Amino acid sequence: MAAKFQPSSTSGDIKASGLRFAVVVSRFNSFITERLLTAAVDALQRAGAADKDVEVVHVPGAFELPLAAKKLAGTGRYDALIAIGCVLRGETTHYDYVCSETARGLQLAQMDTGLPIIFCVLTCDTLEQAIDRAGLKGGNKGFEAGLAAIEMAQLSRKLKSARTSVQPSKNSPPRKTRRK
Ligand code: INI
Repeated sequence: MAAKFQPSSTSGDIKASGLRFAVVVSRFNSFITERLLTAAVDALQRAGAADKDVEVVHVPGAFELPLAAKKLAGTGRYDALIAIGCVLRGETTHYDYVCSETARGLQLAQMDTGLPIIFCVLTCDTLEQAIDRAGLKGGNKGFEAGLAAIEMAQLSRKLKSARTSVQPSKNSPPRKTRRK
């Protein structure tokens, strides 16, 4: 019988002590975003983050989250960021532009800088749906975002050290030199 295939597996621990975070929060729909913020910070604190290692930055609306996140990522001061917003559908197509550009901008900022940026932007049809996700029936997406930030910060550290610790063994064939 074939031996059971056992791939190696890696993930980030939920331990936040010694890690630094920034949380970028949109003021638009602050009734919701401040509840998400409280829960995100609670998750970081419960997992051991120190007050001095968590910075909160406010921006006007969700559309402004990507630029602020990219600037914060560029400082090199943080292990992960959390972007918090709440976009509610209105009568026009404005909602679609704000949602898609916010998501696209945050993903670009994350990919350009290599820093984990957690997407905690609610995109809801109604205020009731948003309330459900900010501490009611649907739990609190801010708390989930806090946990995701810790996990991704830890995973990034692991993956970085895994890459830099791979050394060629003594028996490795000599590296090919480039022909001019
Ligand atoms: N910003 C939000 O964060 N949520 C919304 O629901 C929203 N709506 O519906 O208009 C919203 N608009 C403002 C936008 O994010 C920018 O702040 C604004 O367009 C200035 O750039």
